Amino acid sequence: MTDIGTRRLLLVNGPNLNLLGTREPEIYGTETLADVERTVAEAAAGHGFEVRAVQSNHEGVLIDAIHDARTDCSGIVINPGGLTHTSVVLRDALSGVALPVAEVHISDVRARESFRHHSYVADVASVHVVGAGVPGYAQAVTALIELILSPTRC
Ligand code: CA2
Repeated sequence: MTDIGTRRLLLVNGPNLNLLGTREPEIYGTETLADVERTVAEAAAGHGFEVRAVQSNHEGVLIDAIHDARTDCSGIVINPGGLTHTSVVLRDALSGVALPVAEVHISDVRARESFRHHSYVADVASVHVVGAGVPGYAQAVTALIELILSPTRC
């Protein structure tokens, strides 16, 4: 088997995702952040991976968590929330740690307001799951782990 280092993923949820399940169910559904974190942990466990989860409304907290992942995680699943569309520093943190990244959006950002159409994270992510609801996080985990375990990955 490919030597991948640690079988742990970092799950990052950005600003306001702590409100999941409390309002705007027509856009984000009724599942909560706890449901997201459980979904990701179960999907990862199915492949023998564990998960460290962080959600914050503060950009610097997210960046510190991404930096910390460099030493003990083999990939990052991230829904940056609104920072997707604004944050060069979050993008720089992701590219700086050089871990494989899966970008997830619960809603179909391509079908929403034009300011949601651009992602600063998209081209530093290898996996993109958009508009698949909370199950999209599990899809992202599976695709990311396949990539991590791929013998052809540099
Ligand atoms: O669709 C997604 O997952 C988003 O990343 C969610 C962000 C939004 O800014 C992105 O354009 C797309 C917003 C997260 C806020 O989530 C809430 C959930 C329930 C109630 C209020 C906010």
